[in-house]
Amino acid sequence: LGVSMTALACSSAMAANLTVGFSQIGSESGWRAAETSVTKMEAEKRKITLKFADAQQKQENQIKAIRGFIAQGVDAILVAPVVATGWEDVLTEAKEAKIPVILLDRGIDAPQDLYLTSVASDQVKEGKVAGDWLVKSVGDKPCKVVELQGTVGSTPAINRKKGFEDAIKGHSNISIIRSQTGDFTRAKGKEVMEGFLKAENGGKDICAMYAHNDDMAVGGIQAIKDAGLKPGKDIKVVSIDGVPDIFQAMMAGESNASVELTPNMAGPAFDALAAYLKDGKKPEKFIITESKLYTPADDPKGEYERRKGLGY
Ligand code: GZL
Repeated sequence: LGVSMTALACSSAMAANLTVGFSQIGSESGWRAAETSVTKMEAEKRKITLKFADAQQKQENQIKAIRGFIAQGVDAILVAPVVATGWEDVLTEAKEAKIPVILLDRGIDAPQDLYLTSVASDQVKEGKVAGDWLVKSVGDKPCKVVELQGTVGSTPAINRKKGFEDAIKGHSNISIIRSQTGDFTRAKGKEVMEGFLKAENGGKDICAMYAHNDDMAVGGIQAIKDAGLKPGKDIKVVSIDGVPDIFQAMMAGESNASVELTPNMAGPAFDALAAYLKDGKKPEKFIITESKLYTPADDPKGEYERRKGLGY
């Protein structure tokens, strides 16, 4: 007991002195806001000093923030990379400064030795789960789908598109007739869906709306209602994140399915970092979080309540 208590004291004492820089994308969605608040809670729990930088969804602001963390000599850097490319130079600078970098919730196209680990969901799987739900829901009936894509060039947008297309491949009755980015925001999702409805004869031939996140889906739901149609009935609604507002939409019969994305990427990230700094233990390069499908049959009220207080 003595030994384990010492180890525990040591790791928490060591964690107590840790300073970690966090370059966050912004607050474009409810899920992103929850990830920020959960990351702050997880740091607090471990007595880690977290230096937080909000990039307002601009990569140049993230690069600036990371350079600032390097100059301050932080012990580690967390980054949620807004897009997949353009990170090699700044992450090479972090590597040369011997500051470990951990990626949260999105991946990058860069040599894997530039980051200690990446904590994210399997986003191709998320798209596949969403598509499989639609395939099951429509059977062999014809179904014209409109797609609200996430941020252009981000791994979730690229991967969720791929996964959904994999699911509907071989089902010739289902086709994506329009696809455009809503940049993961509610406002843009509403605007793009308004455009789709106008372009598609008021939307009466649209069978389903697939949104890469719930916030765009909620915006799209409003556009469908403004067009005099019933979301969840006239147009099926399937999306990803599992935020409280999508469970509220399910309770109102306006959303049919959402694939949950946990906002707690920081817990596994901080645990991997502590083991690495204490014992040099290298974590898995990719730590994959769970993706679970929810429909109105899965106690949406309870799921809504369970997410209270997480900062969505
Ligand atoms: C996915 C994450 C996405 C969320 C959106 O891992 O990067 O970014 O699905 C958020 O809500 O904008």
